[in-house]
Order: sequence, then structure tokens, then C-alpha cells
Amino acid sequence: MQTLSPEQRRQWQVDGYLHLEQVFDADEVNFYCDQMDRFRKVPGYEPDRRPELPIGHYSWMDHTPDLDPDGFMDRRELLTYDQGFIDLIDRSPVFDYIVDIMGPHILLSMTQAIVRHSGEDSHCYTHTDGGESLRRFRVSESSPPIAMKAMYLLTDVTEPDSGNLTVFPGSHMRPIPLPGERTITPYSPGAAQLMGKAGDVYLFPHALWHGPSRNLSGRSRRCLLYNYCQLWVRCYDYHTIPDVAQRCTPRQRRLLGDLGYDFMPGSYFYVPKDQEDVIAAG
Ligand SMILES: O=C(O)CCC(=O)C(=O)O
Repeated sequence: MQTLSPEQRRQWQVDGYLHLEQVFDADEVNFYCDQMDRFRKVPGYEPDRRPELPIGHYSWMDHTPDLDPDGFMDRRELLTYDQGFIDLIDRSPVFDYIVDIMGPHILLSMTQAIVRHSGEDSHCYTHTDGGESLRRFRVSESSPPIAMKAMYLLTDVTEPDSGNLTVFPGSHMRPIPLPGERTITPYSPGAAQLMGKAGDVYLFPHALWHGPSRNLSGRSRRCLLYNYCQLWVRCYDYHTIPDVAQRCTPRQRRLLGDLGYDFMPGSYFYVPKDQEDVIAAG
């Protein structure tokens, strides 16, 4: 499996993110964009903002509320839509780098497809993933992250305020504002709006403060997100091994939480004996 170069490792440790150029070619970018257009019209998990529901709740809906292909979409649980989404679970070299950064004792925790529409009403915000809990933890630069994500960019983002992924370099290690203190936004001091091309990938830990900038570019910005966590943390997209695991390779099944035996209390606490071989095998 591929490993980070010394320069990439340094950037990961200091800045808290990596930019991988042209992981997808143009055909793959088009394939995933077409898939997003297709599954916008079919049932799936979309944000449910009813006030009586917990924050960040997704519900099964008949289709994405906005059927315009350039309208906002936030679809979760992508694996059943096409084999192409299963393939991304351990796509090289992205997954290789994830294993190099996190170690081999990991799970896939979430898949997501986002379209950030253009306009004055485009969402912009800044957060850590893992919400109120993870932002209280400080990692050292030599520690593997508890959780991280790969963001596959499907649109060229070459100007500011185009729905850019906006990060606060180094914020995975520095003290960060806690609730009740000042609100941090993509326009706070220290924010870096990242540029990139369709087909590029950003890797970053959940602990890094990040979020989308406004999108005033006149075109929507698309991405796919694949999140990974340490095995003992567990995934947050599904609570049992999903049926789609039957169509997966042994490595992909392991990443979906199939440890090779029926669940029992104590599962996921220590890793299975063959974990490193399964993850290395591909
Ligand atoms: O769409 C983006 O640029 C960022 C998505 C995001 O906030 C996240 O991955 O948690």
C-alpha cells in the first residue's frame, strides 16, 4: 500500500489536512455527478430539520427536497446506489493514505454526497465533526486521529466563495472555541478557503475546524465524503452491518464492521487477529 511522502506527513501534522490532486479522471467525475443526479430523484436519507428531532437528524425521504440538479442536496448512505460507491470504500491511493495515517484498526463510518447550491442563501458554517465531544480532545502531531474523512471534489473550485472547503490549518491541535464563546465562521481570522479541481481529494481529521464557504460562484459545488473511524468508536451511518456488505470484498466487509463472527459484548474492543492482513490484502 502507498504511504505518505515525508512532505505530506509534515503537512498532515502541521496543517491538519492533505490535498491529493486528480485522484479521479474526468470520466469518473462525470460518473459520480450522473449518479448524484440520478439518486436525487429516488428515496434516501436527507436532513430532517423538524425542531422536535435531535440536531443533525436524517430521515428517509422519497427524494431530495429540491429536484433541481444544482439545488442543495445532502444525501447519506450511498453504498446501495451503485457498485461505484462500494469501490470508493477502499479506493487507492486514498485508502492507502488513510491506513498510513490512522493505522489498520478502522471502520468506514459514513458516506455522504453534497451539492452546495450557489446564491445568497448558500450555507456557510464552521465546525468539527464529532460535534460537542470531539472538539474537546487535543491530539499530538504524532497521534493517529480518532476519525477522519476523504472529501472527493466533483467540481472545479478555483475562486474564493465558491462553496470552498474552508479550514483552519493547525486547528486539530490548537485550543478551539467551546460553546458560549465566539462563533467561528469561514470568515474568521485564520480561515483558508481551499481551491481545487474536480477529481481532487482533501483528507482531514474530524478534529480540524472546517466547513463550506458561501457559494456565490453562479454554479453548484459537488462532493462525496467517506469517513473513517477507529474500530472501537463505531460507525454513525448504520447500527448493524448493512446488507450491502454481501456485495463487498473481505476488506470492504471488515470496514463495514463484519469482524468475521456474530456480534457479542466485547466485539470491537480488541481487533480481530487477522485485522492487519485483511486491511493490507485489498
Ligand atoms: O461541503 C463542505 O465543503 C464541507 C462539508 C462538511 O462540512 C463536512 O464534511 O463536515
